[in-house]
Amino acid sequence: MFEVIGERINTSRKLVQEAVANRNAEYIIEDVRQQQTAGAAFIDVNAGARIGHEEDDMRWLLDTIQPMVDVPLSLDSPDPAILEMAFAMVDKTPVINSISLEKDRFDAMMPFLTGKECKVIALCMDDAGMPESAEDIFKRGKLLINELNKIDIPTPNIYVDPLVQPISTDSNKGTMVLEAVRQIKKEFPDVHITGGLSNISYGLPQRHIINRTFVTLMMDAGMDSAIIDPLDKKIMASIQTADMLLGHDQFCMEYLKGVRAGTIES
Ligand code: THG
Repeated sequence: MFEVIGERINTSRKLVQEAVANRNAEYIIEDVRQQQTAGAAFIDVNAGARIGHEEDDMRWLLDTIQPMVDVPLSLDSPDPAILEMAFAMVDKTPVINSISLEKDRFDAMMPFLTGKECKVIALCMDDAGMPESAEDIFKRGKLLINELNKIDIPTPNIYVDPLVQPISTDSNKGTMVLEAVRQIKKEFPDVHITGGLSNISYGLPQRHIINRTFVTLMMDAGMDSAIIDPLDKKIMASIQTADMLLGHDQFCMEYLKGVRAGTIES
């Protein structure tokens, strides 16, 4: 089944930033509880937005969340020192979000990941910037999988993030990533594909309809995870329905459960 990485615990969100600044544990705990109830398979934790406070904020967030959370966490930082501290604080195998092919980041992350039992999100970014073609995405994804395999991170523990870009700037940005995901899944059937989706709709009105239509197309191409807001009922219903239509829901059990629970309606 599709794995939702709940994106809400991120200090770039105004209310979360306030709660973190005020050390309001209740707010954070309630938010995580709601994301779990809504079906998040992982809870992403990103403390990057308060400059100079990332380490303290991340430690406080994990102190707050770790005792109550039932699902593993996605530790979202570019800084291996912060990830090292965070990794030591969790008790379920986390997702490390993320590594990329940008030289400084790659060189800092590889020693951190070596010998760790974890899952890893691998961004198809390098020093040349965002990918410009399906081939770019494929090559970068393949390189990341091969390098992570070399340090004994098995392919099923790797989540490739192809990096979705705004369709408002170039009408081919949708098909570019869809094609790349198909290629990656053909060569590496056991790898996961994840990522944020909302970049696709940047610069356009009524963004949610674009995001939730795009996720169903991405699922047909092989996306099996995404970093989204699990409290967005419409995108969650689209994902659950698409999972059924793609044959991932034996006897339509999960779909029927969703209808009975009131989370899926026409
Ligand atoms: N790939 C990977 N990790 C990621 C991203 C990605 N981590 C961060 C980000 N992208 C995904 N997380 C969020 C979290 C919150 C929001 C968006 C993405 C969010 N944004 C509101 C908005 O844009 O309107 C902010 C509004 C507010 O202040 O509340 O909520 O792509 N691997």
